[in-house]
Amino acid sequence: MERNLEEIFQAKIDKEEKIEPKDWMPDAYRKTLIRQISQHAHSEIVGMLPEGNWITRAPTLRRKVALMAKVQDEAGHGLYLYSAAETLGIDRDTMFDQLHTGKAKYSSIFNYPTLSWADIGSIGWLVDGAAIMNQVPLCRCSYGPYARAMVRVCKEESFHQRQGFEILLNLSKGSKEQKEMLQESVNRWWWPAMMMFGPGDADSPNSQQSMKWKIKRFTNDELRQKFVDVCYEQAKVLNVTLPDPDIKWNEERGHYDFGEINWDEFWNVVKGNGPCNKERLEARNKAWDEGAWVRDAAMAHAEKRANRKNKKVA
Ligand code: BYC
Repeated sequence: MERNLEEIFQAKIDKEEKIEPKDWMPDAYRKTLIRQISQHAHSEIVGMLPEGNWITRAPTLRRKVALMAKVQDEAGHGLYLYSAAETLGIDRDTMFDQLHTGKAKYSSIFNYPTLSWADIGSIGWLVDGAAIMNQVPLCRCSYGPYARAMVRVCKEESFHQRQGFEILLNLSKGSKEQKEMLQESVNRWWWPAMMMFGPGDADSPNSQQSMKWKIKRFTNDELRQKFVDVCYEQAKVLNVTLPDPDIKWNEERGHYDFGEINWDEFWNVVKGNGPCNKERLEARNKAWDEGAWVRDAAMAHAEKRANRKNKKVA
C-alpha cells in the first residue's frame, strides 16, 4: 500500500505536477521540506541583522530608504516561508524555538560582520546574487506552497541585487579611498558567498534525494559554477578583482575554473563558531523577548473582538 502510494507520488512529480499540503507524501519528503523551508525562513530573518546595522549610517536619504525597504522585504520573505512550512504540519512557535535555542541552521553567510558601507553593496551584489541563483529554480520546486512563495521572493531579491550592484558601481567611479573600500569588501565577501551554495556535491547528503523529488533542480556545485561565471563578468564592470588567483576561463568546459573553498571555515561557521554566530542568536532572542508584550496585546485584542462578535451572533 505504502509502496503504491510512493509510486503514485513520484509519478506525479515526474509529470511536473505540484504536491499540495493535503496530498499524500512520504514522511521523508515532508521532513526534508520542513528542514529546508524553516532554515530558509530563519536565514531571511537573521539576514536582516547585518544590513540593519547600516540603516542609521547610510550615506544619503535615498540609500537609507532603499536599505530600509530591503530589510523589511527580508522580514516579509521570512513570513511567507514560515507560512509555507506551517502547511507541512509544524507550528511557528516550534520553529522559533529551534532558532532561538541554536538547534536550527540558517545560512552561514549571516555570521559575518558588516564593517564598511561597501559591505551593503557587496551583500546586494554577491549575497543576493547567490540567493537568486539558488532561489530561481526553487520557483519550480515540486511543493506548491514553497514554489509559489519563491516567485515573489525572487522578484524582490532581484531589486535587492541591483540595489547592491548600484552602490558598488558608484563606489567604483569614486575616490581612491572609495575604490579601496570596494575592493576590500569584495575580498571579504567573495568566499563566504561561494559557501552559501552548501558543501560540494560529493559531501552533500541531501542533494541526490532532493533532486529526485524536484525540490532542488540543480546541485550545489552546478549553482556555484553558474554564480562564478556570472560574477566574473560583472566584476569587470565594477573594476574589481575577485580574490581567487585560480579563476580562469576553461575553453573545454565552457566555464570559469576556480580555486579550492576553505571547507574547514564553512563547517566551523555552520557549527556555530563563526565570527558573529553568538551575536546573531543573542539579537534574535532579545528581539523575541522584547516583543512579547506586542504578541500578547495582539492576542488579547483578537480575543476581545472574537468575544464581541460571538455576543452579537448570540
Ligand atoms: N549555511 O546536503 P546539503 C537568504 C547544511 S539566502 C548553513 O547540501 P541541502 C537571504 C544543510 O542545511 C540563504 N548550513 O543540504 C539572502 C545540511 O544540514 P542539515 C538561504 C548549510 O538542504 C539575502 C548540510 O549543510 N537560502 O535567505 O540539500 C538576504 C548538508 O548540506 C549551508 C536558502 O535557504 C549554508 N550555506 O542544500 C536575506 C535556500 N549549506 O539540514 C536572506 C533554500 C548547506 O542536514 N535552501 N548547509 O542539518 C537550499 O537551497 C538548500 O537547503 C541548500 C543546502 C542549497 C542551502
